[in-house]
Amino acid sequence: MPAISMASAEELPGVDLGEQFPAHDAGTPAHRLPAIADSEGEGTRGSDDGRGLHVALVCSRFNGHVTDLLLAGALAELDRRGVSETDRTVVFVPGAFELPLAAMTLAETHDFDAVVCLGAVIRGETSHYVFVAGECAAGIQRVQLDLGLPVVFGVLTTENLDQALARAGGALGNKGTEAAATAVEMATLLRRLASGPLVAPSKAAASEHGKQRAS
Ligand code: INI
Repeated sequence: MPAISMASAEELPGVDLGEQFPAHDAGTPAHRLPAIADSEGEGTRGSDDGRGLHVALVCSRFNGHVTDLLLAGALAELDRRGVSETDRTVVFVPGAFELPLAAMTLAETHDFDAVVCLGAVIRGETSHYVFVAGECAAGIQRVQLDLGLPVVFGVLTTENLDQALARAGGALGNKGTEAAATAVEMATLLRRLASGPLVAPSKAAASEHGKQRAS
């Protein structure tokens, strides 16, 4: 997992995380902030429950011996999270460069809660790799932001085949599995955000604190 850079508690005005989440290790900000993410009842993050979600998967056939593994990982993760087989659509494209267009076309149907893009861009002898990987990533992000739908970047960009296989069900996990998990979390988060005003844990706690002082 890549390291996540987080704001320190001191950078979040009005938030006393140590007081609100005393059960968590208050030693470092990095240990304290995930406590917010764990308080799902307050609507601060998505859930891991994919039941009822409709998910499209776009898989590149280039480096197919790798992308097959990514797809298997993604489908297994959707199984684990309760996304029904009948609520999934899988389409294939020639290469990673084609992923954004297929993702956009699927997103524009409004039939899906998330689109998962799967591909493997492996460095070759020329700079072709750079253009394919860069345009693929930029295109996927563009579709996601333009259409307001989670479009997940489950695309490996590696120096060689061994690095790709290590991340396609090998020693370093499976990028397809991660992508499917991200799709469920983001789709459920967006549903929560769209369903009404949020009560952030910090505000809920502050308001409770205020009530106690007034009584
Ligand atoms: N497509 C990939 O998915 N992975 C690669 O590693 C790759 N390389 O290195 O060339 C690749 N190229 C094909 C590209 O995605 C398009 O299909 C092609 O250029 C036609 O538009």
